[in-house]
Amino acid sequence: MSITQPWWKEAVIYHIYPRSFQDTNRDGFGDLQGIIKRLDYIRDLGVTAIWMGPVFSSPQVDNGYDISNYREIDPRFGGLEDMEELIREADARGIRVLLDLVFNHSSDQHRWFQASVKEPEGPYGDYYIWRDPAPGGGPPNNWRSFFSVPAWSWSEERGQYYLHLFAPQQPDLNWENPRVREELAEIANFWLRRGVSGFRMDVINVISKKQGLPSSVAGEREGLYIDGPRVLPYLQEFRSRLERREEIVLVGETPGISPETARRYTDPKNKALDMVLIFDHVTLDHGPGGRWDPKPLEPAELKRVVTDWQGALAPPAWPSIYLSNHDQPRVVSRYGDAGRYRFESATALATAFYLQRGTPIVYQGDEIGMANYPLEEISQVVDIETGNAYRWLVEEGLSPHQAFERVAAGARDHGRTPMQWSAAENGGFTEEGISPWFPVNPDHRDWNVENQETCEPHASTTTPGVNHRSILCYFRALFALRRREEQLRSGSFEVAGLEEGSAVFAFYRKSTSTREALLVVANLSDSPQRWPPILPPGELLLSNRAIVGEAVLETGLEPWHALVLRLAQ
Ligand code: ISL
Ligand code: CA
Repeated sequence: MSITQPWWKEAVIYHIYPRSFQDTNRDGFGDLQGIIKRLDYIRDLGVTAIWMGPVFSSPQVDNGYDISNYREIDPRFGGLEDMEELIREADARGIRVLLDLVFNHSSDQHRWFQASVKEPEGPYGDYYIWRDPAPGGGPPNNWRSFFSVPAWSWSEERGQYYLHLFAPQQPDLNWENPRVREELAEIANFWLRRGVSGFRMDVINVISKKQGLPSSVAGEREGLYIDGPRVLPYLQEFRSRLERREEIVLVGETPGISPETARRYTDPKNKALDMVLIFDHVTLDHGPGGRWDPKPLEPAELKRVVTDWQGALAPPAWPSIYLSNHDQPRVVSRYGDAGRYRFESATALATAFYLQRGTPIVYQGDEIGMANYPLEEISQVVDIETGNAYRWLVEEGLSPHQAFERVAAGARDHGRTPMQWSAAENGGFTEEGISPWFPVNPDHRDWNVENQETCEPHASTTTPGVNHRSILCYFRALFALRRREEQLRSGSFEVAGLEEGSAVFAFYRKSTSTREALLVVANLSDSPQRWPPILPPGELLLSNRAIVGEAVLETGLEPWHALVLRLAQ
C-alpha cells in the first residue's frame, strides 16, 4: 500500500544551470532550446522535475541572479515562446518545471531601481533600502556583503547610500514596502499562469532586515539580515497570494539557517515554504575564515551533519537533499575521489545521500561524475564572488599566489563548466570551433554522457543495473530503485551503527505501513572498512561494486563500496 504524498515528495529534481547545459544557436551560451533538446535524456535519468537557474532578462553581472525584467526571458536563452514550448515538452514527458525567483534583490538596471534613483519621492522611491550617511559620514552601518565588499554603495545622483547584500549591481528590494510584496507575488502568478509547478527562491531568508538596520556588534548576521524578524510573515503573505498554491512547491534557499528555523519555515501549518536548501554540509570544509579559508573535510563530520538534519527535519518536516550546485565545487572532487575511485566515490555518495528521507536534487553533470576545473590562475575565474574574495584577500595582505590558493578549491566556477555530452572538442555543449562562455573541462574526453549511456549489466556482477565506469547507469538504477521501493520515498530514516569516526555511513529506511526495512550502507573512504563483521542476511538490491556470490559481504566493505539490502523479515 503506497502512502499518498504530494508530488514533490515523490519527485527527483534535476538542477539545470542553463548557461552551461546545451547551446543550440552557436553562441557558446546554453539556451532553452538546448534544454528542450535534452528532455529525453533528463526523463531517462528518472527525473520528474527540473529546477532551472534564472533565465530572465539580466546584465549577467552575477550570471543571471541580477534580474532587470522578471517577466522577460533574456535573449541569450531565447524568448517567452521557447519557455512555453519547454514547459509543454517537459509536461509531455511527465516532467514539471520550477523556476528560480531572485526576490531579495533585483539588478540595478531594473526600471524600478532606475526610477528609485531618479525620483526619491516617486512611486518607486521606496522600493529599495536607501539611507543617509552615518552621522560622522560614511555608510549607515558596518554590514558587509556576501561578496567580500561593503554592503552599501553611494548614489551620487540620489545623494544616499543603498543596501546590497551581494554585488553593488544587486540592490536589495525593500520587502517592508507592501507594494513591493504585491509586485513580487504578481510576478510569481505570471509564471504560474504559464504552467510552472513552483519555485526555488533565492536567499529567501535574508529578505527581512532588523528595524533600524543596527550595525553588527561581533560580525554576527543572524537576526540582523539572516532569518530576520519578518521572513515568515512575508512568506505566508506571499504564498497566500499565489494561484494554484495547493499544487505547487516552494523551495527556499536559506544560507545559514538553523534547524528550528527550517522547521518553522516549512511546517505545513505555517503555509510558507515546503522545503529549504540547507548549508551545514557544504560548509564543513570552511575554516575559521569561512568559505575562502578552506580546511580538509572529514567523512565522519559529513555523516554527523547529515544525520542531525535528518533528525531536525523528521515528520512533519521534509528535507531536500543536494550534493552540489552552481555555487559549490563538484561533489566528486570535494567529498569523493575524482582520480582512482571516481566511479566508486560518485556512486557511493549518491547512494548515501539520495536514498535518505527527502527529495533528491541532482545537479547537472554529477550524474556523469563531472569534477572541478583545473584552475591554474585567477584570470581563469569568471565568478564575481570568487573574484571579489581574491581581491579582498590581496587587500588583506596575502600575496596574489596565496590569495589564489585560498580561492581555487572553492571557486564557484567549478560547478559552472559546460555539460560534457561527448568527447568532442567542446564536449558536445556547443559546436566545434565555437568558444564556449567558459572552457569545457579537459576531462570530458573520459567523462561524458556518450561513453556512459550503454547500460547492460556488467558481465562480472550479479548486481542489477550496474555497468562499471558508468556513473550515469548507476544513477538511473538508483532512481529506479527509489521509484520502486516505497520505503525510499516515504519510509522513516534511522541511522544504523553510527560509530564516531567510522567512515561507514549506514541507515535503515522502514516502511510506515509494513514491517519491511531496507538497509543502505556506504563506505565513504578509500580504505576497506569492516562494518559490521558481517552484514545481516538480505536481498541485494543495488551495489556499486561487482558482487560475486556473498564473498565480499563477509570481508567487509571495499573502498567507496555502497549497497542496498532488503532485510529478511
Ligand atoms: O554559498 C554561498 C555562501 O558563501 C554563496 O556562494 C551564495 O552566494 C549563497 O549561497 C547565495 O546564493 C544565491 O544567491 C546569490 C547568487 O550569487 C547565487 O548563485 C545563488 O545561488 C545572489 O543572488
Ligand atoms: Ca546559445
